[in-house]
Amino acid sequence: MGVVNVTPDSFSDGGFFFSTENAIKQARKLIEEGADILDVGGESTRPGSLPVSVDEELRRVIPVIEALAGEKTLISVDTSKPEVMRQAIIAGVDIINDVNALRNSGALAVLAENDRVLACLMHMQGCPASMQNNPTYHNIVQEVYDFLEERIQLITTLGVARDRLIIDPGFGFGKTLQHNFEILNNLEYFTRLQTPLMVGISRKSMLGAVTGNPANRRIHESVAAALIAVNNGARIVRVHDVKATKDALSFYCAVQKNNDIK
Ligand code: 7PJ
Repeated sequence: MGVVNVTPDSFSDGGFFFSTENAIKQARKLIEEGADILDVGGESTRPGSLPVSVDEELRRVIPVIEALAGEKTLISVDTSKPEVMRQAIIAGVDIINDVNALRNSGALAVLAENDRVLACLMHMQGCPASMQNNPTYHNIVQEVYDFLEERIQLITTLGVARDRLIIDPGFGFGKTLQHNFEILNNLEYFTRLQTPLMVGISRKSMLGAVTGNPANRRIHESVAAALIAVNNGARIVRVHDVKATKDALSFYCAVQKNNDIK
């Protein structure tokens, strides 16, 4: 999954793609690089960021989604707002990627009303404005697991088929470096939920904490993180650097296949 930001304050690219035209250009580049899914987002969720209005978010994402709707690539919208979800579905998205796991009022109804789109449910402790202040857990892996299991249970009870759901432990969303390490090392545990596992680590601060590189120079450590994630059970990786990640994963898959045959 390639990230297409339509935000002025996105941490990883300095808001460079904040215009419809630039976002579409970036999306087409990621398609050429081999993205299977494009994740279009109009609201920054970086730590400390503040929400944008529904109208502003619609103004950012809808024209980009409409322009990409004819492509073979699946389109995802990174939003927590029911109205944005609804309009994005009309504009042609295939996946709702909600960092708030459909907890906003009215979000569950959007998915239940529709019988086509998939939803990615992500774990977050707190909200972006304050989530990194003092994230606390007794058992991070079990707590994130229990949260996702509860969300799956509730949503399927409403009549949404389980095979329309994707789960994501939410790296960096109300988590310290140690919490992120624990989740990455125990990713396999989440596959018990029998729902495709997605992760987003690309260019995040947990990488910079180790290498000291600024966000836009974290390609190598991002690729390493994607490989570890896939090796530990992830099926979708949300990344900024599609070509580099694809190449690494192609090699990984070739080795795995060879191992299967023998
Ligand atoms: C994630 C996301 C993630 C999912 C962002 C960033 C911050 N959606 N949206 N998982 N991160 N599902 O790109 O660093 O980890 S925005």
